[in-house]
Amino acid sequence: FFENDPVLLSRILTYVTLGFHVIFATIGVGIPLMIAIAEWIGIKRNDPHYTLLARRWARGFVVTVAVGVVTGTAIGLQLSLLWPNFMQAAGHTIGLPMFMEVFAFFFEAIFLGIYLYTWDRFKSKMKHFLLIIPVAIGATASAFFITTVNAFMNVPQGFEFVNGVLTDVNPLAAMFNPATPTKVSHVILASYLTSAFILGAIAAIHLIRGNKHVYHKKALHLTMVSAAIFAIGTALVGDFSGKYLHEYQPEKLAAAEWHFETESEAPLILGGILTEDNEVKYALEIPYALSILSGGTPDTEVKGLNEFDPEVLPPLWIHYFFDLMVFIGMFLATVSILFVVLSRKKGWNPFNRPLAWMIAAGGPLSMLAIQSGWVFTEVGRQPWILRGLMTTAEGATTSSHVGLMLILFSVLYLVLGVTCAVVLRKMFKGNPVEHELEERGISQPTA
Ligand code: HEB
Ligand code: HEB
Repeated sequence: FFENDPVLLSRILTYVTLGFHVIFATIGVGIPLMIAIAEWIGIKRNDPHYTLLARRWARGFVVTVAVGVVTGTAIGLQLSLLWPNFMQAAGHTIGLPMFMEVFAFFFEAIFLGIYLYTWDRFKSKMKHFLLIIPVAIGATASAFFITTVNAFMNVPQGFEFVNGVLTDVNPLAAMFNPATPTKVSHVILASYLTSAFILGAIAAIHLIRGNKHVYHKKALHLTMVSAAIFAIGTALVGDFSGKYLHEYQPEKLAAAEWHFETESEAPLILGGILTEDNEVKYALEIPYALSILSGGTPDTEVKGLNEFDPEVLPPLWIHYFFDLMVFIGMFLATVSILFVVLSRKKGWNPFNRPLAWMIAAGGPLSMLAIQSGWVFTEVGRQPWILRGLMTTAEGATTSSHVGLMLILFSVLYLVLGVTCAVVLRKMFKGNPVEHELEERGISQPTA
């Protein structure tokens, strides 16, 4: 059924590209901030271990940025190849934020280059630290601008819609639409959280393998304290996202929660399966929770699926992706907060094996939560590419070459992914922390 359906193939190719890009984009947004925090602590406490953390993280970061640039460019190319009607209708409306993302990237890249080549070149370490600030700002600004584009697809505004063409465009009103505040902050915080967890997972794996060097313990402490803060922030903003959906995209929320009848005191449904006649089975119900997520109070009335035209409802399987994201979010918050609590109490050991294993699992899980969140929000917007104005099928190409493109790009991502993994492995295996500390003449207490 593949060969003759350019719409389906375009959707798959776009998903493969975005899903792959978002891995690198996410760490690209969060890691500069983690580098900045590590370098700052290194200066303030005069602790070379933290400085070395910043150095090593920055070195690995360069490799992932390079991949992010290639995949990001692939998206830019595919947008006009696969979604020509969408780009023709909306291209000039979203042109400003799209251009700004590339601009933010150049801003980031220039300072990253200077940052990397000026370690040890300044008399004052503070001057070197200052260079990472624009890198972190540029990275977060990329996420900001590009996410406004996605927000616009969910709540298109800032134009007149005449005969299928968007005219009289106001790019700023398009950028700052009602979906922007929650989406942008949820994406940015989730990126910080995921980056902290991935770096924490690396430290945890060193501990699990029996390397008890204090460097790894400091890395774990720094990343888990940050992760605890970001996890709370992500969950809080996630709650606001629920309230946003309730107001502007109630069909997405109802589909995610298998909520059929409009009612107040609506429960949140976790897991379960849906029978042929739309009955929910084997699910865990949290009473009132959907009403509270939607409006803050149990008596909030939540619109049910039965109120909508079935033609414009998203597929109901997005339920599982929403659940997966929320479940992982709870897990990450619990693990990181537990770590912080254990490290505050004398005599308790935050570096115990079971917790280290959970942190190690939290790295890949956090990335899975990012993927689930995007699948939920993108599939949850279907059948629309521009909600209410243009369907995904209308936006797509009719070209018959999409199948070939899908194969070629998949091979490209496979090669990029493997190369990236191999390079990172070589980079860090060949130059372990102990070796680098010795080389730099830093004494190594192994507490
Ligand atoms: Fe991105 C990069 C596009 C999504 C973040 N990106 C990039 C690039 C491009 C893009 C084109 C490259 C640049 C140059 O070349 O200059 N994106 C894009 C698109 C989209 C996206 C179109 C959708 C639609 N991103 C995204 C997201 C995020 C991002 C969602 C977040 C989260 N990016 C980013 C970053 C970067 C990029 C950060 C840089 C690189 C690195 O760092 O990695
Ligand atoms: Fe999330 C999305 C909620 C967690 C990532 N989120 C989303 C949404 C919601 C939510 C409602 C949708 C929105 C729209 O559509 O607009 N979350 C939530 C909550 C929580 C969460 C409540 C808590 C638990 N997330 C989370 C995490 C992560 C995430 C943890 C990762 C790490 N999300 C995400 C993403 C997305 C989402 C990426 C897509 C984008 C947007 O915002 O949309």
